[in-house]
Amino acid sequence: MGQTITEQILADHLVEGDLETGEEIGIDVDQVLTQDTTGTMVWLQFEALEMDEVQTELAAQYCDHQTYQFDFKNTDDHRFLRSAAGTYGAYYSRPGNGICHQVHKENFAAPGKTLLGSDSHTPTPGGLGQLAIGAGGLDIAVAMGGGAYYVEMPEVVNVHLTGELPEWATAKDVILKLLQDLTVKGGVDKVLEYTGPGVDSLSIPERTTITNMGTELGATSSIFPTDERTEEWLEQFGRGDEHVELTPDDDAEYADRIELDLSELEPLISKPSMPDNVVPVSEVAGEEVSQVIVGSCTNGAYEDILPAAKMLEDEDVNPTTEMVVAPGSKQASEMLAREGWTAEMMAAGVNFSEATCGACIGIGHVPASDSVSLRTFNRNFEGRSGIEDDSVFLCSPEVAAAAAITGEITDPRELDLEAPGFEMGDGYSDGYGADDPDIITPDDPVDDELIKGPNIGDVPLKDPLGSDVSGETLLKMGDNITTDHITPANAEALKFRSNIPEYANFTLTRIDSSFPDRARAADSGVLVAGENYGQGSSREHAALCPMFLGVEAVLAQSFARIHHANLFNFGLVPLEIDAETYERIDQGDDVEIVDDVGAGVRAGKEEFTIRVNNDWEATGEMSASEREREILAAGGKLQWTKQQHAGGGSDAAPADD
Ligand code: MIC
Ligand code: SF4
Repeated sequence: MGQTITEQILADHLVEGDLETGEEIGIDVDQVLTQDTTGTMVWLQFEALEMDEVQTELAAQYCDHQTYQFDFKNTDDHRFLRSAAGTYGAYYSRPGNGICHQVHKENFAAPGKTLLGSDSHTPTPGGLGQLAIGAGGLDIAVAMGGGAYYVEMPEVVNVHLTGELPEWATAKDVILKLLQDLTVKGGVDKVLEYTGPGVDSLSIPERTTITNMGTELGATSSIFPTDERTEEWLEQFGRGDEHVELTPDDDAEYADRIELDLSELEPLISKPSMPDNVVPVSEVAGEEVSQVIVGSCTNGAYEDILPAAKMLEDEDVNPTTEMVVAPGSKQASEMLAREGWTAEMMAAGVNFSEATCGACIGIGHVPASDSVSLRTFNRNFEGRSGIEDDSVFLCSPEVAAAAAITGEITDPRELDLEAPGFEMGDGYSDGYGADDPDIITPDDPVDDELIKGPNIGDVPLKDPLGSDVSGETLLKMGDNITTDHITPANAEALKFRSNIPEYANFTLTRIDSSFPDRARAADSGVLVAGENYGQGSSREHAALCPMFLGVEAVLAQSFARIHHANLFNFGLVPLEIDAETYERIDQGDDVEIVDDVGAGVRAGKEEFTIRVNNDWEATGEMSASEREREILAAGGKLQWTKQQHAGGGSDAAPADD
């Protein structure tokens, strides 16, 4: 039987298991990426694992999330990251050089290679045929040490594209349409593989907008075949020799097929406060808009910003509205400037941000209270913009620019403007990519030892899993709880990403401000949640901080993929419960997982009895591979990996092997 592109790449990298859907496989990782707010833990873990050199072909450390450095703690984190990159052999991208996904795509992403990143939007370079997966920081640290990455073999689903995008419809509308149809859970444990005649019509930046936001479907990854467009694009960056042909075999079999006729798309918009809350723009037209932001890792390429710039050529930003452009990379900023578009946009009333995540996680450009913000970003989870009662819509740069011009949500087809279309930049060959002074190479590092400021702490460890797992239900939550709810990423909280005792004080406070105090007082406890618990980001802090506060287990109707893995990595027991059990358990109830839990986990037990208030019982299911069980039993992946080294295991090869 023939193979899909995903299967071809996985087969090339397979070190353990078989490519059977649902089975755990181990793959070799070619490249890793990490960023400032997950990277500090990655390197602290790398240090704790006693590694002394990066073992992957390439590792890249970006500083992109908190580049305004509001606090010396952020700047200390950046200095630490530069020192870690220099000490262990990674590329280092300076603060302000751009968002990891955009800069990685420009500089390092390569078709046919595997990439593992401690950021959930790592799948972005799937648009040029790289199999890229987001994971928790500890998985990155282990992979950097030469260990395999273990993941459940996903279902490979074919998204078959036909037709061409009509005027004013964009790549963003492709992914918004999929979100509308499949929801934020629709891609869990799946790779979406795009094929069909419609692929040809999409440029690389358009493809990467789609693969970037596949994350919002919960997908493990998203990938496109490669073609002349991929090759040309790599050539523009002086990397044409990295091109490889990737197409599915003629007789490749997919688990499912989704048909999407591009010619039927129209401008779409995601309403507050979930990315799958998608409607045609015309349905919400007329709503007043106070703020418009174009950019981010989804739509921050030069080519993404250009249509908005063209639309503003003879127009001004409406006096009632503020418009900000936040480019995805410094290279995009530089190209806009060199081509004269920055000046044009500034003259039209646009304000420019440095190339940073910033506003996407509420760092800068926080919307006014009771106001609408229209963004070309990928997430609009409630409160993520920095204000709790926010009203954030997600859309294409064209729809964003239309709103900036009129001051209200506007279907751009209603404007008396020529459709800007999508045009590739031709400025790259002028040297924007090569010899970038903002990327420090491992061959020429600035530092050769770790520099830790006073805020940089240690990695907390948990004891091996014992027999008793019990405690009070500290919090009962609903469906689709995001990692932004669990451990927020706003300016106040982000300065503590490398200081867990302090960061833990923010745990779940967006749902219940008394949570950290109650958890500390209770000594041990459990969390209860509905469907898709832990969706959104890859941040392992969403497992680490509850663990630090004494949470022992999470009972949820279902889990998001990365968070589920992070719970094992930090020794928390994740159990799936049914709707009836969920309904019956109340906050404050005493929960006990019956019998010797540690022994049960080690023995491969799948169903655990949960006793509530010593009164009634239900079943919780553990879905885990043997390796995950061992990790959980050891108290977490760091301890387990160290044991493996001591015992000569192979999960992470010590650097001096
Ligand atoms: C996000 O978009 O939520 C983030 C901030 O990029 C996170 C990473 C983090 O929490 O540092 C992600 O997507 O993984
Ligand atoms: Fe940064 Fe936002 Fe992209 Fe996350 S989603 S990497 S915060 S721009």
